Amino acid sequence: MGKWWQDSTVYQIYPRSFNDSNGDGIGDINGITERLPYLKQLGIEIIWLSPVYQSPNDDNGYDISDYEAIMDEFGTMEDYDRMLAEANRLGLKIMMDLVVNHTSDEHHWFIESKESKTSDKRDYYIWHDPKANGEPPTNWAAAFGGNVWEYDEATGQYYLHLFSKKQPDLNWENEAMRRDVYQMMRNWLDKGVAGFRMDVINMISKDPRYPDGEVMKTGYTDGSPYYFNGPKVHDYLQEMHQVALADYETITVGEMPNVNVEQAKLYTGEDRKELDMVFHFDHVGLGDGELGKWTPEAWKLTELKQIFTRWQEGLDQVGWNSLYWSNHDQPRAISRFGDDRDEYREKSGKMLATCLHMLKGTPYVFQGEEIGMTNVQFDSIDDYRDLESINAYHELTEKGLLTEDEMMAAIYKRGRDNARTPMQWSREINAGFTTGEPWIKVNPNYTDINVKDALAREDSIFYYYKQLIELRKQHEIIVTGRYQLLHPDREDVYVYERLLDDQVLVVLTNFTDQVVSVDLTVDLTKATCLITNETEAIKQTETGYALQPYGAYVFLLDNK
Ligand code: TEU
Ligand code: CA
Repeated sequence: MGKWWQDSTVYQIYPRSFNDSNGDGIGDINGITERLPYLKQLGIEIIWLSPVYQSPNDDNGYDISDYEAIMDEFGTMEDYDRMLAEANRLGLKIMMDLVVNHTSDEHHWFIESKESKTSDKRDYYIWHDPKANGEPPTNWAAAFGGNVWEYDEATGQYYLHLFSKKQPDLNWENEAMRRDVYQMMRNWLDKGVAGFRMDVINMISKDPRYPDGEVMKTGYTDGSPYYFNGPKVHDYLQEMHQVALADYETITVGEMPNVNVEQAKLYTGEDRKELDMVFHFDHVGLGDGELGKWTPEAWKLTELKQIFTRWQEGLDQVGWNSLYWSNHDQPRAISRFGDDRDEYREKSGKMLATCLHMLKGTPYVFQGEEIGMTNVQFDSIDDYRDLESINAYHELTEKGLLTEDEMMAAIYKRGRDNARTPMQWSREINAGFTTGEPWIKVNPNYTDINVKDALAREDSIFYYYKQLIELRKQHEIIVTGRYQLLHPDREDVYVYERLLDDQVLVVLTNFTDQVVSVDLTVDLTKATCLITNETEAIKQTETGYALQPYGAYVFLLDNK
């Protein structure tokens, strides 16, 4: 039998940008509580809440200084408890973000760890002596710029930080630290949360040899072979499962940059008792150039299809897929994979949603996706807030690897703040997000793209998402049917089938602004159309069917 979350849809909230209840310009917990009925209306059943814990906000809450307190800017623990109770009353479950590869350097564990080499908490983090020549222990580059090691004068050692220097990595070799993490997880589960999205959880086990990484053509030093999917990661996850999770009914998803299908089978295999799902990065890395996301190139639909197909087939009967186009680290789905020009924005957004939600797995909707929000282009780097974009801007332009214009163009395409502009609730000032000064500017297109407008129009993308979410609850074949790709070599359409007993679900999506024809062996005139973003019925061509620009169609055929 299936798990409770297999026919459910998850909605991701990035609290800072969701809804501000007290006019300080920052989204907060009470703001979320106000909007729970809206999420209920959409039909989602699980909320993934990006971090709301106490944090100095070097990385917007992904740098946690107290796992058991709520960030002052977001409210109080009483506010949180009220939100959780209200969510549960509406039948919505809450999945917390678990960031335990690193903490903030302001966490009391790190403050104590730094005090002296003999501190009780010294080994909660990863401290190494300098190389003989005084250089950092390895040459690895950090995700947010510079080297991964930061020198501490007082004790004469370096600590490791794979992300910013305000995000020191926890030492998972340390058993006392692991026990503290598991206890913290149990405390949240006891409160009634439904599970965890685990931040970069495939980075917690480092290669104990700490070798230098390869120096790339661009000068980038790549330590990634030594900290992704490390030697003990499965031991740690099995231990975490046994100690922290097994007593509860949970949903878990591990965020995993650099994971392949074979590794994911180990992480999600039902018999292995580690995680329910992983977030892989294969499709969101499409078109990465020499400097990764900062030198974006054109992507190919055939490659996207190969990626999804590899994951659909690879995890079938073994594990379970998570399905997503976007999140708080990625550009907006329509701008990235669809067409954000006015005439095609909603159309292509519905098409993308169809393509993703009819796959096998649990779909994740990122806030604003359900109203078709798009990327933003601020004039100046000063309007950006994301430390990744800001640091990369300075580092790459100073090294002469990219010009300022090239860097801005890359940020427009792939920067994380595309996802972090305030949720667009209405055409009122600041998109109805705040009555004050928002912490990051709103996307000026809020006058056209907003919740109020979407709710008022029957044919809006919002109601289309609602329908897709409902279909998953109604048709077993969407949840468990076997996936089969058709027309793998076409660059214009993504067509696949799902198969269950005598039933066939045919999913047809056109990724172009042209009318295209698709050959099919199945006879759609005998099938029921479950959903389409077109107003007219699909038309037959000589050998198949015509798909309108960005058209999407789902047919159910029963051969009984
Ligand atoms: O992201 C992990 C990660 O790989 C990020 O560096 C992200 O994918 C990057 O933007 C790609 O260019 C997680 C969180 O989702 C992210 O918000 C955090 O900043 C990061 O971990 C550190 O906690
Ligand atoms: Ca606020």
